[in-house]
Amino acid sequence: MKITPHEPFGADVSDIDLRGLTPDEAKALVDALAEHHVIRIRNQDLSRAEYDRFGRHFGQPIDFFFTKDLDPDFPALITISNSPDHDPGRRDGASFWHTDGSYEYVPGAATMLYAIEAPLTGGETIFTDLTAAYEALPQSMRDRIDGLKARHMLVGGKRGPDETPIKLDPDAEDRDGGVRARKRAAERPVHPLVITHPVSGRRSLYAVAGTPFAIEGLDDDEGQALLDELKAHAVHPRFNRAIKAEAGDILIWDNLATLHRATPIEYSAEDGKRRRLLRISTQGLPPAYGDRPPLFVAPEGHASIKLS
Ligand SMILES: O=C(O)CCC(=O)C(=O)O
Ligand SMILES: [Fe+2]
Repeated sequence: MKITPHEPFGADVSDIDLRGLTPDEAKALVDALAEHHVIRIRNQDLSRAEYDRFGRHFGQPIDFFFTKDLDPDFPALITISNSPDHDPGRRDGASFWHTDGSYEYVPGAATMLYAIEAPLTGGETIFTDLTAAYEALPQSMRDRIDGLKARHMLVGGKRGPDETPIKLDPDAEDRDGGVRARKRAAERPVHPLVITHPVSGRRSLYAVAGTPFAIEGLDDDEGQALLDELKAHAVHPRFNRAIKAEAGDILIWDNLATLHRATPIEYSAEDGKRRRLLRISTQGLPPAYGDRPPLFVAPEGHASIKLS
């Protein structure tokens, strides 16, 4: 296995066939993700079963809140596609800064996209490094946010591709047969603004865009102003890197140390334009570090939130 770091962060992994992955190699990949925040494993040829098994090295696959379009044999695998007949929410609807699953009591740990088809141009995912962003904060700001917690909501910070807020009616029937609306109306988990990574031990900003809408103990305006300031700092281009999953690549990111966004793409099923990926998102600790204390613990009755 060869690991080639990118600047300013991220790494490519080559010379490995995940079908024959050993426990030591799996741990090396988990360590590489914690160190580099985003890894792109090149040239793989996996069945759905093999990919599902691989994903479990990075945590427990998330029991996703919507039930539509899930593969009954592999419900953790979600298809993202720019085909005009694909569900609009799973084309390029993630083209705004966010962290996966931060609207959950136990949020996303790693997310991976296995590219089945990639367009000739476009289709990058853009990441920002929240560890570097935290380390670049002035000490006064670090002191201010230490111990503060943000309140999150599904699409609480939903944005358009230009990051302008999109106001959504919490009671509206919407995609996924209203499941999103009900979930949005029901759940408001609280997460720290700064977390210590369970594998790397490094401190990072956490989920400062996408779902936070208030800060515990601050009034609405002050909380929103602080969130806006932290987001503007964190998504500055100096902390960004765009990475494309080419066909055969598995692109994996650490939701505890990055924000990301899709790039808007033409909806097309033509040759050279198709983008199709299989997504798995996990929660909790990678099994190789399963003896460490969990970072997030769901309150009683909220362990897995699946509304159907
Ligand atoms: O399509 C992409 O590049 C990223 C989509 C995304 O945000 C996700 O799968 O969590
Ligand atoms: Fe995402």
